[in-house]
Amino acid sequence: MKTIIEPFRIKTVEPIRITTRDERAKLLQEAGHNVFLLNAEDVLIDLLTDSGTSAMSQNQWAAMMQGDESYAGSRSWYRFEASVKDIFGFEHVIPTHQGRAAERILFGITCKEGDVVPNNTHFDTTRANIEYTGAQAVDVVIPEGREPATFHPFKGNVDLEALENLISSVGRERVPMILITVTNNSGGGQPVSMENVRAVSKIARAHKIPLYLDACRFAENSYFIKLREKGFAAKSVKEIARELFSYADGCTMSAKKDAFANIGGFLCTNDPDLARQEKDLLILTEGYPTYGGLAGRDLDAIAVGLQEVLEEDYLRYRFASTRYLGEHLSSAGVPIVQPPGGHAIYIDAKSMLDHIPPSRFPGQALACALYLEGGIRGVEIGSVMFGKKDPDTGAGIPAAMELVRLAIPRRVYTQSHIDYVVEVLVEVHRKRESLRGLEITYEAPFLRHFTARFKEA
Ligand code: P61
Repeated sequence: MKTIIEPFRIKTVEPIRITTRDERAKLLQEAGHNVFLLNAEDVLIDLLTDSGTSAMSQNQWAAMMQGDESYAGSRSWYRFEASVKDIFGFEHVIPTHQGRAAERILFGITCKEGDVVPNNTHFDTTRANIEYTGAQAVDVVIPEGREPATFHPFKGNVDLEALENLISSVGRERVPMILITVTNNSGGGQPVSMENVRAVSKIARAHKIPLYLDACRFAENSYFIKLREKGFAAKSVKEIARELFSYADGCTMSAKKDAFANIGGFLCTNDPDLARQEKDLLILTEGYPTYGGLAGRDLDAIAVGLQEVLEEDYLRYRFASTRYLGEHLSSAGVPIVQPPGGHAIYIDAKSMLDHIPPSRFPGQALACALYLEGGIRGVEIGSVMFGKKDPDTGAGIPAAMELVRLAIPRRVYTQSHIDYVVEVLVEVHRKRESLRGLEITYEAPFLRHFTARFKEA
């Protein structure tokens, strides 16, 4: 059979609410044209993020009932640690309440003013946590990774020459670590090849710089390797994941993505001294090292979810449903980042709304139009999220791309929801010339996209 179906059936349902266009126009105005500031109840199809929004399985819910809420040394902790070690293979596992807490602890200890941290593309929280220490976050993705329309099987790959040049220009002692984000979220959810991870690891070892993986979507990246890279077709996704992590010295992880959990994360390292310092800091701000800000039941949900996400029936369905959205949009003429990523489709707002300059935030304008037209919420990944200001002139420096991401929560929406999304997008695309740009009326000093307010320009 050609049809790839959801490898599950639905046992609990959550109603969603249909609003009118007039209601949505008013709500958008009240939210300052920032979809983060809408009430979720007023959103029909919520594609803001795939983070913490997955549907858990019956086995995860059953595991939660076995949660051991002991403060120290709970059974849940040991199940969690065993599941993480089974896949990731690192010596030390430090639980955190989500990915950015792992980032804050890691960068807080290892980075300082004047340091430089390369990554294929830093996600916003990663960049912000590095910059908060005074270090500089530098993106060194291959050139194809910045070209939405270009096809490449591993568009998330690190540009090895750019990495080498960066290390030699700033000096090895100013590079506390090299990061690779799998899959490359800000660059279109694009995978990194095993060959590239091996090559980066070789460079890192030669310079004695630790290599860390930002592992949020490790299962999707591993499945892309199985499908696209020579020599991996016969391997299990778990074997591929294990090999991927074997080249790294540690990782940060948000369990809200490829662990099907609604909350959670962890930090891993093979360095015992670093692990000790990380645990000291963890105790100060997150919690005791056998729970790290999580309930025992959360640890159990993650322990099960990490194993479930590696099931190939699930991954096959996951990729088919994301690709379905991408192919339908693309064949209707909507420009998207090609090829479709694992967790999301990214619309190229710069190309779709070429009458709105980056200084007027075409991605933000498109995100608002999707809500207004059909109650769909996506997220801008462009100059609102990543734009900078020239420190001398105050002029805006645009981001590399102006994208709107439609992230697909895991096991949540059905094909008819996605058909509806396509219909709305095609309609917005048809009216694209009537869309107007936006101006910022309020912004916070960092991670401004969460709370910024806008008016129509
Ligand atoms: C997301 F609109 N991602 O993609 P935490 N690394 C990477 C991530 O994708 C990531 C984190 C670290 C989110 C949530 C999100 O402005 C936004 O568990 C590759 O969220 O702390 C998170 O993990 C951090 C959405 C984050 C946003 C920031 O939707």
